[in-house]
Amino acid sequence: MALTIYGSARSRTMRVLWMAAELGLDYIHVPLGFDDPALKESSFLRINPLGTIPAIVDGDVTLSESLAINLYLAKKYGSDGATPLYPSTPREEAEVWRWTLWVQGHLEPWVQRDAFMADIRDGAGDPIQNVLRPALAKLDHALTEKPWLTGNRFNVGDLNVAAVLSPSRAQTIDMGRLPHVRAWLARCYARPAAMAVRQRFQA
Ligand SMILES: N[C@@H](CCC(=O)N[C@@H](CS)C(=O)NCC(=O)O)C(=O)O
Repeated sequence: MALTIYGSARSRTMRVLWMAAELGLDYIHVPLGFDDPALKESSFLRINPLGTIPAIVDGDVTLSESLAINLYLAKKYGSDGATPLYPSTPREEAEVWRWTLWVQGHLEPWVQRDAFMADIRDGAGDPIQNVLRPALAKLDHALTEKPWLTGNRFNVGDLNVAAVLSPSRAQTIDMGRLPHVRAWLARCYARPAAMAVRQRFQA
């Protein structure tokens, strides 16, 4: 089945369109805008429970998050050839992940000047809650039908997200309306390795 890319080129989808062009991929483009009501309808939420663009469907794979999509496309379609777009050694792969996580975590929130920045500028509401609440609601939604983020097994994705929401951080967050996040965090931190390491380092 063909690759389908959802999202207008005037959004973060441009990154994915760029990667698809680098890889010479054929695809169907569904140019939904960031404010298109279709993003919050069930047919799109089945593709991306976060209700954001970009998102892709590639055969039986559905994926959102622009940079994750690019890592996936590069790994699947760009690992071979004279000029591979995906690294071939664990060391180089780790470097790619490092830069990707760094740009998303440390640079993008400030470059993007998104709603969070506008809230701070305008002094509107509580800017932290305004960002945290919908983001955690999306995480809660993503955990409604499965015990772990990617399915029936704990993996590095759960570890990375749960580590950001460590008990010391999470205690300052109102989790009242996040039953699935609460239960999932409890499962993550009840893992023998998590308990052992927290006990060992008193964290
Ligand atoms: N971190 C995500 C951000 C996705 C995102 O926020 N996309 C915007 C458009 S660029 C969107 O869909 N906004 C609509 C919404 O948040 O409801 C990514 O890199 O894909």
